[in-house]
Amino acid sequence: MSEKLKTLSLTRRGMLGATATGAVLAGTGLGSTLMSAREASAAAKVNLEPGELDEYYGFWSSGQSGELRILGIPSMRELMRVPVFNRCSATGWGQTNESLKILTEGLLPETKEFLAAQGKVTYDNGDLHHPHMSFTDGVYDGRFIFMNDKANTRVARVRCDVMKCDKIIEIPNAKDIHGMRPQKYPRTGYVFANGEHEAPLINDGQILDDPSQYVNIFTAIDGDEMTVSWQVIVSGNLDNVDCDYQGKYAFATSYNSEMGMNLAEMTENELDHVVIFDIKAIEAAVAAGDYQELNGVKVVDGRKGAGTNLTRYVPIPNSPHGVNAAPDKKHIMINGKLSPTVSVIDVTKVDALFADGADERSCIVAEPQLGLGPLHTAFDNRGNAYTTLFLDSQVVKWDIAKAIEAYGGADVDPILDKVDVQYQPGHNSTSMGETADADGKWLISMNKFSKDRFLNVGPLKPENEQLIDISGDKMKVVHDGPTFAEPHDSIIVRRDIVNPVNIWSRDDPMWEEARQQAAADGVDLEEGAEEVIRDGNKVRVYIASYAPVFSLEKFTVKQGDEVTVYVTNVDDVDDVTHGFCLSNFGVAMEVGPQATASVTFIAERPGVHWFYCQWFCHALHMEMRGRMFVEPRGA
Ligand code: CUK
Ligand code: CUA
Repeated sequence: MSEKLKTLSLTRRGMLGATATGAVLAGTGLGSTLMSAREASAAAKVNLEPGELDEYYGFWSSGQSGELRILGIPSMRELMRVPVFNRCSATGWGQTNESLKILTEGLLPETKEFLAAQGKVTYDNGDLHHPHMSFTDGVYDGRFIFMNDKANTRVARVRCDVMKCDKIIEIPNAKDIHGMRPQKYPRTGYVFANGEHEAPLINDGQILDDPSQYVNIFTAIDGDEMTVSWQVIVSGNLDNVDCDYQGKYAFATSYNSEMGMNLAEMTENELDHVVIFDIKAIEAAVAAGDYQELNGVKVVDGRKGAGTNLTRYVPIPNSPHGVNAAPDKKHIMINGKLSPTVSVIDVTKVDALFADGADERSCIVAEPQLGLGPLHTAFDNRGNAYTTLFLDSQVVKWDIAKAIEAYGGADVDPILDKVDVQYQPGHNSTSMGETADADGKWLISMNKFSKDRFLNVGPLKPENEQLIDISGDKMKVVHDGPTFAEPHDSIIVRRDIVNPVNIWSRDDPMWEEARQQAAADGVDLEEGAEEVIRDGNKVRVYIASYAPVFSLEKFTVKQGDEVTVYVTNVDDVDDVTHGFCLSNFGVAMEVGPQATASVTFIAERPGVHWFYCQWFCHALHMEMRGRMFVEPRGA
């Protein structure tokens, strides 16, 4: 390590030095954990019989992979990957015209310009941390999953009826959206999104290394329209966010109240804070015209000392991270990270904070010491909380009511149980645990390191997600699940809430542009066209697919033509997905039953080129192919 890096990391080693050793120590708990897993497997129904369906859907982030994943719980079988901020070779996400529309239409004009200078139309990467379902009256309603992109400051939405992304917006003024949660009550409604990294409000290069002029931005998005409703300028940075069950307040942690620019500065203060946003007061300020308009967004000032009544800053011990609202609809957990505590806010005491001269810590009703590195908390329906301890490599189960009594001076220990996890847990989630319908059956511990838990696959190792049975008094680790980079967060949703269709509706808005173009060209998408439609050097090819044939077995274009191929899957049978792959053109896409998809390319290669169905759909799937002839220039 270079001298400079050594110096920079000194503070870090001081604080997180337990990481490596902690993992080794946690390893000593290995034997007992394996034992309990074996005992538990008899009781808990983890290993489903072939063909047996899971009780819950798990919606998983994938971090820097940029996609949403769907798992079955408790089996932890991966059921689907839904591309969102990434590119997908299988489905053509990032290549089809339909996906490119979604990936580009929500970008800011300046981003489009910037990308064009790189020869791109959209970003190829994303960092998807937090998938959360829309709510109605405090419970998931099965409409949408919302998710953030920390890498490129975006928020996306996946439609639960077809499990495809239908909207992506870039958030102006903010930098690097991290924490994100949908409004719980009365419905979603708003999606709250934290800008994590501070920067000048107008970031045009006039202000550079002058952190005193940096700000941070909290954003409320309209989840129905996928537009930004308003933003609040805050002091300090913003990490995670959650909101109450009353529709009144949102709570965001700040690990860098110092506005420091390096590790030593960022961790200087003993106390950071949680910012409480008064949603009604912000709406009123916006309605009263008390805002500045910036990049088309109404921005209000909620900074410390701004003299507005929009926010409150509640001091919390060093560098808080996760924020989790309990299903009792009353308590909000602020996870300490560098402090061994979780601070419990009573939402009924928050109104008083907005009165003049109120003590900002008066809303804290408990602050139990739980262990080292508390990051996130999940809940059952029996008044218990489950907190991940990153440094201790444990999950701790504790009694919320007892923690409150202890804070009031009673001699009670709120800690009920601790279980070793392998290793270094970040997020956790319980079945329905972030809703009023928490059911206390399963807990997932999302561990950052797997070390010795799986066959060695080289220096890059999978992470380890462990399923824990929380139905009894003691937690039992019952399953290890290796996973690729890097799920941060998950939700576990009762399956009756999620009801996707089997077959697309021909009316689906996803391919509206193809529908309009076909109408203009006088072509029935479900029949395909006999010939190509030529429009100058633009060529449109309409193909219907019906297992195991394409409606066109060959078509001819000219070298240099801009060709758009529209494929409509006429099959309306469950699971009969076709594909269109044009070899040596780098073109491939999925076309689901009854869907239309299209892709555009320049026919710059003369000669005979085969296209084939790249989704195994029929006994004669190999025969499902055709030729594109490209006449050389000047021929
Ligand atoms: S953050 Cu990843 S472990 Cu992005 Cu929710 Cu806490
Ligand atoms: Cu159609 Cu394979």
